[in-house]
Amino acid sequence: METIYTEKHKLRDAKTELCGGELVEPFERPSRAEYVLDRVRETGLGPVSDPDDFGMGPILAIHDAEFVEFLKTAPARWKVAGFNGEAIPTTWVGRRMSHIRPNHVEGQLGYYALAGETSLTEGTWEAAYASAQVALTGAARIRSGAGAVFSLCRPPGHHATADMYGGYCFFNNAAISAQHFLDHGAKRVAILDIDFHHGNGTQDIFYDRSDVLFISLHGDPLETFPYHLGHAEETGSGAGTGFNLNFPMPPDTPFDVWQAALHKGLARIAEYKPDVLIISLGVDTFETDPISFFKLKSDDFLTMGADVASAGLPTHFIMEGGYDVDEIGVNAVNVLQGFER
Ligand code: Q9C
Ligand code: ZN
Repeated sequence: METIYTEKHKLRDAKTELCGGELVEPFERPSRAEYVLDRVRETGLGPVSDPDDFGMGPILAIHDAEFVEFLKTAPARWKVAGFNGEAIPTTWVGRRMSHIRPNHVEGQLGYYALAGETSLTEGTWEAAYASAQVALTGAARIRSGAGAVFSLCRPPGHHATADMYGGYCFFNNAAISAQHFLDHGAKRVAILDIDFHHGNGTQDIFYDRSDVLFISLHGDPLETFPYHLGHAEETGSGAGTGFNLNFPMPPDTPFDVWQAALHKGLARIAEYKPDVLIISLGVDTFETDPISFFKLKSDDFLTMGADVASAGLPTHFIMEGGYDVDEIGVNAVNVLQGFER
């Protein structure tokens, strides 16, 4: 299987993450992608290629233009405003407050952030742009006939909505890839999100559409991030009713329980008959992940890959989360090797 990768991800290198009332070293750090790349090479998974440049068009097919401009300019504007640290929001559009966009960069952070842990930094926009190009290149390979491809995206994307960033995500790489397939002849795309966290951004983007089936397996939002979306009752709206399927699961969920949900998701995908399957591949379901609470073991990721292969569909793997950095390479590549066996 070919891997698409660029070292431009290193431009996303925040010094801070707001965690438990402290500014800590971010869990989502450059070494994550390096460890995954090392494992791809070590296992001989396949060639590693640079992305092509598809420009802004496919990003703007998903994201709001003013949001994109905000991400690009906010770090410099934050400095001009006289702030010394990395840009983090301190205000929110609370219940019954106004959705009018403020002029001041501090107010705009509250307007465009869906969470406060993710510092905006110089270089973030360029890394997020490159990450989206990696996903678009992966999509193009599938369009040219590849059975499967691994887009080693960093920063991740599944928490980003059309006009909100957060949860370490800026551009929604999976959504951008899905729309790219639809814009090049696909009739139906399924996105199966197996990151530990609910893919709130992807769900939100496609919630009222039937041309994208979104299925997510994740920690119950009553107990974990993103907290405010991802319940089983969320099944889609309007034309999208029945095309959104959530499997929230409790703390300490072991692989057999998780796998039963996977099989239900795969059955729905078989019924939907998509032209292509996108996997939002997070490996933060691992038992020793520092910010998550499932109990999957490294070998379980091989089984997971084999289960995904049983769908028999062209499959675009897009890297999302996974924060036990020492094991992220083994776990992510296990999914890909399990798929190929
Ligand atoms: N104190 C992805 O996996 N909450 N994002 C962190 C740590 C945010 C995860 C809490 C988790 C975001 C792509
Ligand atoms: Zn995650």
